[in-house]
Amino acid sequence: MADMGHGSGGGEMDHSKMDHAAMGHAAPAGPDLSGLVHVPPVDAPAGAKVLGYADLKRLDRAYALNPPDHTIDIRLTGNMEKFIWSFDYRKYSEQPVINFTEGETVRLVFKNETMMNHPLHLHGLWMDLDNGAGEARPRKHVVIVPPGRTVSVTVQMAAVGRWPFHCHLLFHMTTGMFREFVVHPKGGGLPAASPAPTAGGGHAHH
Ligand SMILES: [Cu+2]
Repeated sequence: MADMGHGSGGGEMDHSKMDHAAMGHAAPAGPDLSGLVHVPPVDAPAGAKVLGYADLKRLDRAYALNPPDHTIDIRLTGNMEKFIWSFDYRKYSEQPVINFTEGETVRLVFKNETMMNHPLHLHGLWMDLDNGAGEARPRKHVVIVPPGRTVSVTVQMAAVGRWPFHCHLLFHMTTGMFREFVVHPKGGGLPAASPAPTAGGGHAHH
């Protein structure tokens, strides 16, 4: 609780009290691989090898991995006492949209400032995980960011549309850990409003 900055009184978070260096926020030279931790299960046999994100390699080399055109930081934030969750201390209704342009490649740096895991799920686009594997790095649509750690991915904005981006712990999503990634066509823009949900749901593209 104290590490999250609200150990006394339960009020708003005071970021000045956070020890960012201790939480792995010191600026890295390259991609920050500190978030690729893996903890063996308590009942693992002695000497067992536990696979983690650093062990993942892609088999399909048919697609190109482009270098990022730019980088944006997305902080994973929340309040453990109130059990509310957010990105950059804003819930979805306060900051619904992050805008991108078709064809650009963006590095997303997820900085988990909370004491919980957040499995981040991006619809409609792929996240190429920065796991130190270079040209073999894997492509995922859910990336787990451990507590107090940083994980980064590269996303090619290959599909125009409005794509949900959210924590896949649904009780985190429903309290605010949700955004729309809006990928605009080159030279144009999508309408401002989201289309109304249709009967049967919109998850079929999985
Ligand atoms: Cu979460």
